[in-house]
Amino acid sequence: TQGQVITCKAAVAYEPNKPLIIEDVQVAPPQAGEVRIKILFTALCHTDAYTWSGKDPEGLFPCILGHEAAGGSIEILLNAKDLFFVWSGNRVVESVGEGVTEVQPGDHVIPCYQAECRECKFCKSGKTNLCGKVRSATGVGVMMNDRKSRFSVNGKPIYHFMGTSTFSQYTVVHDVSVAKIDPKAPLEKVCLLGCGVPTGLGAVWNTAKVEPGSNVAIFGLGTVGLAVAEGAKTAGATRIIGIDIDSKKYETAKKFGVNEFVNPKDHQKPIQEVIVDLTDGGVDYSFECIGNVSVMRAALECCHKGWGTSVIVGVAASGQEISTRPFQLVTGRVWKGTAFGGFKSRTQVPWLVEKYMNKEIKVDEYITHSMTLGEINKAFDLLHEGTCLRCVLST
Ligand code: NAD
Ligand code: AHE
Ligand code: ZN
Repeated sequence: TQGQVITCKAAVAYEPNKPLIIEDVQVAPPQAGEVRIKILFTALCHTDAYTWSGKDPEGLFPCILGHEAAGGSIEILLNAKDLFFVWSGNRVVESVGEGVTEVQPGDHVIPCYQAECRECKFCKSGKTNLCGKVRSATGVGVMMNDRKSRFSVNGKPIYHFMGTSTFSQYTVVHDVSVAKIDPKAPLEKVCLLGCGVPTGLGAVWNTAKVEPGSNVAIFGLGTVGLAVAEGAKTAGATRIIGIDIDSKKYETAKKFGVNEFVNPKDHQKPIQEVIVDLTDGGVDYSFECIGNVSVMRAALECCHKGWGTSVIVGVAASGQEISTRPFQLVTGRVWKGTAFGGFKSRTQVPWLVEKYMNKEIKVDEYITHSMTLGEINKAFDLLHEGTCLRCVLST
């Protein structure tokens, strides 16, 4: 298939909120600096649902969504028993374009929506994990080389999404957006290391840099909030207060380190006041893991005067703005945000995979459902129900 157009199945979003359609999509071969990947497993993240809803200013239609995935050959990967199967020739990295040196056909990879070129001003700053090399293309659904898409249906182009487009059996990504991982890692699990879990862990470890003995408040106990809890626990936080409007979330959250729970609906007072009262003046660190701008304000205002830091993790829709009294910042509270938890993707995703393999971080525990790509609309319905954390689709 190298150098040839591949026709495969993909879930195409033709219009905001209209059911995704499983189509035969043509995937062009990779050009210079690009990699064509066979996606084997992809999970759904709330950011996919957000863009699909039409509220993302960067959302373009028709497109192929999806950004939390892994590629690999089931035959050689899953379990020891699968090793007896004949190598089918399926490859994670299907082919590479000219000038691509770091990945080879057959490598097992995780596509990274946050690229890492190691050459741009951002990458060299030592101050951020953001990368500038391909961002101008990934934000408008095309590839950097020719500002065109590699996907089409009967000759009509379909936009890429976040530089990843993983709701497809094959995708083309920039080489700076591919993390090569341990081939022994189970791809149906480590696909989660493409977004939600690293985001929560990194928000604590890299962005907030939570110290042992800290008090932490987490607003929203979905996958991202639970990963924040896990990060806070491993960082040695003492009180880990989970806040969610769904009280059923506490039971699961305990397993990730949450040791106190508050449902804002059980209180008359604004939630920030409730947390300030509970914690002798406020928490050391808070995290907003919902994407709700009024909760972002509450998360800042429940921080301790003089030093409390609040990290925005949730993604809010186009047109939404945050506000607070500047006095909150004058009196020492700090407002921050994080993308992919501040992790340098190509360098640190393989490291996170190793941590998972060494049982130092959870991944399996976030997977509540498994389905096929053909069931993707059902999977999105589930995502909006309180019982689903991550649903992994096999392609
Ligand atoms: P999720 O929907 O599973 O979790 C959100 C939780 O918030 C739910 O448990 C819900 O009950 C709770 N909630 C809703 N409204 C609430 C309120 N007013 N007060 C308290 N709790 C409330 O979502 P997720 O997958 O965990 O993602 C969370 C957010 O993080 C999303 O906005 C997603 O787009 C964003 N995200 C950001 C990054 C990043 O790099 N910054 C990465 C991944 C996801
Ligand atoms: N197009 C969106 C951007 C949303 C956003 O902030 N995305 C996060 C990742 S969410 C993953 O689930 C991110 O990494 N942002 C940094 C970047 O470079 O996009 C909007 O709202 O405009
Ligand atoms: Zn995501």
